[in-house]
Amino acid sequence: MAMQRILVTGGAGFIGCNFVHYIMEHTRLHVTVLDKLTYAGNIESLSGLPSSRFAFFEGDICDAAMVDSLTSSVDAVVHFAAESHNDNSLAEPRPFLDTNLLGTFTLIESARRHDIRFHHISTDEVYGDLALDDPHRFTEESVYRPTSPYSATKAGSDMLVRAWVRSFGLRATISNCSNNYGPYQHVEKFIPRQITNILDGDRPRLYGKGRNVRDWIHVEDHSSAVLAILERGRVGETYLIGADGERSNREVVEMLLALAGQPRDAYDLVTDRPGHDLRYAIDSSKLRRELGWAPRYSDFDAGLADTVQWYRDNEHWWRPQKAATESKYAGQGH
Ligand code: NAD
Ligand code: TDX
Repeated sequence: MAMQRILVTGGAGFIGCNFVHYIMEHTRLHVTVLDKLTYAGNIESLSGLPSSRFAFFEGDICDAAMVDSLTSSVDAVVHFAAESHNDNSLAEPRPFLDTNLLGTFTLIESARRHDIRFHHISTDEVYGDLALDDPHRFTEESVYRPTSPYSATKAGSDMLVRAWVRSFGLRATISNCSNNYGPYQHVEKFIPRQITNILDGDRPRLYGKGRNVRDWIHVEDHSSAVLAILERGRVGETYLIGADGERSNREVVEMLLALAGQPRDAYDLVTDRPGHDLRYAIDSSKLRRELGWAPRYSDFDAGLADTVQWYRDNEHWWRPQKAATESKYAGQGH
C-alpha cells in the first residue's frame, strides 16, 4: 500500500520544518511532528499548516511510550531530531548522547515493532575532515572518522540504524548531507549568525583564520533529496546529499558583506573551535544516478541573497534568540 502518513521527528527545527513545508506543498501525505521544543525548536516555524493534514506533538524521542503510540499510526518515520550544534557539544556533550544515541535507539526499536519504513537523517561530519588540497570527496564508501562529540554521536546513530537493518530487517535508509543554509536556521549557526550580526551593525566573527571549507546546500534541496530517498531509495542503503557548494568561511563572510554594501574585510577573527574540522566535501553521484535527483539551487550566490532577504523580513522570528546566543558565544571566546 502506498505511504499515506509519516512521523517527522525534530519538525520544529531548521531542516525538519523546511521538510514539513516541502511535504505539505509537494505531496498529499499526512504529517505528524514529534518535537521536544528545545532551545532549537520553534513552533512558529510550523504555523499556518492545515489541521486536516498536519498534527504537532510536543515530546521527547527518548520517551518510548509516546514514540510507540505515534509510530503505531504511521507508515514511515523521517528522523531529523538531534542536538545539532558542534560548539554546544564541546561545552556540554551529555544531551548529544541522550538525544542522538538513545533517542535514535528508541525510534528504531519502535519502527521495528511496527514494521514501518524508517529514514535516518545524518551528516557528512561522520567522515571527519579532508585536507584543503585533497582531490577526493566523501562517498558512501568513505571510512567513519568523527572528530567532535556531535559527530561521534551522529556516527553512532548511523551505526545503530545499520545494525537494526542487518540484525532485525528494519526497512531503513540513511542520508548524510552537507552543510545546509536557508530560512528558519537558528542564529547560533554560521550563516544566520553573520547575517544577523550585520543587520545589527555588528561585525561577522570568523573562527581561526576563516580558511575552513564547508560544502553548502540549500535546505530545500535537502528536502527534495530526502523525499526522493523515502519514496524510491533502496532499503538498507546510504545516500550522500550535496550540491557541489564548497566555499571557505571567509568567502561566505565576504559575500555577505558585499550583499550588505560593506567593505570585504569588515569582520573579526576570533578564537578557533577546538578540533575544528578543516574541510567537508560530498560526492552525491549515487543519489543523482540512482534516483535522478538534482539540486534546484545550483547558484549559491542567489540562494544566499534569498536567505539574507528572509532574515531581513523575519526579524520577529530570530530576534528573541539573538542576545542569549551572542552572550553564550562571548563566554566561549567566540
Ligand atoms: P536543529 O537543531 O535546528 O533542530 C533540531 C530539532 O530537534 C529541534 O526542533 C529540537 O527541538 C528537536 N529535538 C532535539 N532534541 C529532541 C528530543 N530529544 N526529542 C524530540 N525533539 C528533539 O537541527 P537541524 O540543523 O535542523 O538538523 C536536523 C537534522 O539534520 C539533525 O539530525 C542533524 O544532525 C542533521 N543535519 C544537519 C545539517 C545542517 O547543516 N544543519 C547538515 C546535515 C545533517
Ligand atoms: O560564528 C561562527 N564563525 C565561524 O567561523 C560560527 C558559528 C561558525 N564558524 C565556522 C565553523 C565552521 O567551520 O563556520 C563553519 C560552519 O559552522 P556551523 O554553522 O557551526 O556548522 P558546522 O560545524 O559545519 O556543522 C553544521 O553542518 C553539519 C551543522 O551545525 C551540523 O548539524 C551538520 O551536521
